[in-house]
Amino acid sequence: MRASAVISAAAVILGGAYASASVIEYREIFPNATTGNINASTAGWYLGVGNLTPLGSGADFGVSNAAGRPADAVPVNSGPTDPLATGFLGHWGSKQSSTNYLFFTDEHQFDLASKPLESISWYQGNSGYWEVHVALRIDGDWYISVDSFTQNSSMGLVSNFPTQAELKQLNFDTASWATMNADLSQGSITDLPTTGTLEAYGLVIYSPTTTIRFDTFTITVVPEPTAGLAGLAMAGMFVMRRRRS
Ligand SMILES: [Ca+2]
Repeated sequence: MRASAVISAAAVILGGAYASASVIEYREIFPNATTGNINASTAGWYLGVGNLTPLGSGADFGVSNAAGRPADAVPVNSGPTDPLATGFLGHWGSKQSSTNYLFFTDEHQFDLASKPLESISWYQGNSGYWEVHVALRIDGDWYISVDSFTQNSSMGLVSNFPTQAELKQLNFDTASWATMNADLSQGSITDLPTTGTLEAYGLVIYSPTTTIRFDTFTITVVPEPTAGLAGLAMAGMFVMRRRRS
């Protein structure tokens, strides 16, 4: 191959990878192969009730063994590698009045400079119309999305989740952000950092009164060019120099 052809091929690969590579960096499907509910912490998730103290288990929340949505999602960088897709995360007990609930995980942390965030999506089947916000912890500080998501239709029956849970998605190119207060409410409007380590993430539910349910929590990123592709470009430059010598 002529040196110029090698350079061109490398440029095409680099250009293509940079422009279009949306990658699923994390997906939690909340698998539960048992005959009952299991602890949220078994899936690597925790609950904060009105504050950031992480609860891993409790009588009124956990991973349900009922069918989630969709039935065939593949886990990515999440908890146990149980291949069964049955299950979703929920809180079905009585609620403290006017209290915000934060479900979150810190099981897969990554660098934001090399993996810029693109979107976070999930399926939601709440039996009420409370605001649901995305929450992120970056280098020790929590942020909450100003954008919120509510049910289009309240979902009462757990058996309706596989067909009636609603897909919600936050896109980072249009989202706006605020600091998060200690009681899980919205603080001051701020820019979301684009560098640092994404340490934890999840959903804040504002003052729910009955059942919370969600499934298939997914984060997509648009990675910077990898070392392998940069190496291919370097190889092309090497061929060019050798031909000239
Ligand atoms: Ca699931």
